[in-house]
Amino acid sequence: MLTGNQMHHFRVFGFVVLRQLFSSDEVETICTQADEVWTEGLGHAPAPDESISVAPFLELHPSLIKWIEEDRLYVPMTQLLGQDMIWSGSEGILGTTTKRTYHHWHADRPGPLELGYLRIKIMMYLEPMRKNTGALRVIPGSHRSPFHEELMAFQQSHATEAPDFFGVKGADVPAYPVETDPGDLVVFNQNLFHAVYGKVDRRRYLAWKYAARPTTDAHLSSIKKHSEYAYTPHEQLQQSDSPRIRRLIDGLVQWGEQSNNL
Ligand SMILES: O=C(O)CCC(=O)C(=O)O
Repeated sequence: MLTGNQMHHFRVFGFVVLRQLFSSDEVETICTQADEVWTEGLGHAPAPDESISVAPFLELHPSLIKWIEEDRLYVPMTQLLGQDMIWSGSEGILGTTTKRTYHHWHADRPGPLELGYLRIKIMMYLEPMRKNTGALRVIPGSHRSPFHEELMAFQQSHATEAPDFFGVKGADVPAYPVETDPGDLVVFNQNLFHAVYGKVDRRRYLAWKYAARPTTDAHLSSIKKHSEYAYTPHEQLQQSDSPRIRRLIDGLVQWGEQSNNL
């Protein structure tokens, strides 16, 4: 359960860190199970320099899937997104699929039209992350207008070969490095500008994504544009009789059809 201070932190800065939400035993078990999913995906045990990105991820393992609706994640998400929030998918990333040591400044849901619709991503890194070795960096408050719009030039340049961010290198942009140890969760608003610098080879993370229930055609179109996969929840979720899972996926398939006509 989030405290009032944590809720304020999330609302004002656009992120909150939940320290040691998982015990070391749980982290160890999650690592083993995650490695099983990556092994299955690759068809063999991952070599040290191999990378793979799997989405959806938690849905693929009979023991990982429970973390979607487990109290320690589910309850804070309902506090931020409402009891009628929806599921928006999961990811499991091993290594660095781009082969780049950086991921320049961007927001996952960028632009003024995206700001009114809250979507959240939760990251759990399975290795310790420090500022210069791949920790997620965030620009606190950049999920809010007009700061968000003032940073939109970053979005345009982030995919270019040698971008410059208001005349400085990406790694030198004023920001907060979210240093974590396994078991910590980083919860962030997907409108928030974030980046990573100094990725090292052995790097694994899991991501959970939840969103507020869409209430307008603009929300439906935005889901279609940025996360169309959310409209086809994994069959393990569709077959689930857990009330929480049923509520998380309620409406998704119909909205997917509706969004085709927008
Ligand atoms: O690689 C990471 O740690 C962060 C990836 C990222 O920026 C994203 O998922 O939007």
